Amino acid sequence: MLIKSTNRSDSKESDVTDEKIYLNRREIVKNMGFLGAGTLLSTSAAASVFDLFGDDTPPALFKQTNLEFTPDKPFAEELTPEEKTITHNNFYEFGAQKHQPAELAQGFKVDPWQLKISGEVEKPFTLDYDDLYSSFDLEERIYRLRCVEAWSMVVPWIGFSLADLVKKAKPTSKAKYLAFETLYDPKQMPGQRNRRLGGGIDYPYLEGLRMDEAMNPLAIMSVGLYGKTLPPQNGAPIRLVVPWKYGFKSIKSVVGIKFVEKQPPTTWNILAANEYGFYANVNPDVDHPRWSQASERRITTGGIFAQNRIATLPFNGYGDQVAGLYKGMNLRKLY
Ligand SMILES: Nc1nc2c(c(=O)[nH]1)N[C@H]1C(S)=C(S)[C@@H](COP(=O)(O)O)O[C@H]1N2
Ligand SMILES: [Mo]
Repeated sequence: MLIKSTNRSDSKESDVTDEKIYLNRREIVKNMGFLGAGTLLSTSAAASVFDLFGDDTPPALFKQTNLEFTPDKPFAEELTPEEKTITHNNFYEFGAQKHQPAELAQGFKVDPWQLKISGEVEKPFTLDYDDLYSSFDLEERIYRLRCVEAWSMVVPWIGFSLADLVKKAKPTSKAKYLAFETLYDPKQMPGQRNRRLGGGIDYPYLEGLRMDEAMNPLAIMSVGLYGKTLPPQNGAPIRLVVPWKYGFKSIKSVVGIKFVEKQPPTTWNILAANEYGFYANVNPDVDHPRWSQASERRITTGGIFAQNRIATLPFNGYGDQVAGLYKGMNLRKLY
């Protein structure tokens, strides 16, 4: 079924793709749904599964919802329609307005990609584009995402456990935090070229987690949503998802994860320390200096201006799993 292309002028891949990658892709094909397989059958002489779908239609990914990590509640809640999740975004590298990433990120080239794992580890390693989909067990988890701007979504993410990546790197005893970094590529990211478009942020976008937060089983590195690879505007090809924290912690298009001893600087904290802390745990009792965080507007089929305001839950509803990480900490001061 998978036939190497012989007639593609830009077939950088077909020449170099090794057996291992073909096998991994085979795995993905095997696990694709009926629709995906049908598309595959009708197409011949493609260099790889991914190429079959063209640039704007991401391939289907194996998807099996992990019920263990998916709380009951979201099932009772409405999934945010895919169309909304991929058109209402925060990704300042592609513009500071919600509609801009979906428009300005479409040409974003994510293959080849390199995600470097470095710092205080015994086994530093780099994941290439294909490794992102094949190095760890992928599964689907339905998580809420709660933005500081008081809107929220319920999204079926596909990803792997961040703890698995940490274990593979074998952190040293000095590793106390993880420092995440987004791609810096002003040629591709207009918000990095134009300060106004990019919301006045000094790039690259930076985020961080404490080691025990990174090891919590809820934290995932996501490579897809709604059964497909991530669209550019949602952080292709790989982004963090930490569902108990405000959305800005879930850094997109990650190229570096460095294990460090000291709490690393983070983008929104640098920009406005009085508004955005390092921890950023969802907390309805601690207001943002400019607005209340007690409720949120859940984005559903009802339309962006529908009356769907709901109470915000501590830790975004994941308190049972994560509240213990913060025992003894004053979460009003350490917001
Ligand atoms: N690199 C980068 N990552 C980012 C952002 C950003 O501007 N740049 N925005 C954050 C914010 S504020 C939110 S709410 C989420 C939005 O994710 P979504 O667009 O997939 O819903 O991404 C986060 N990750
Ligand atoms: Mo956000």
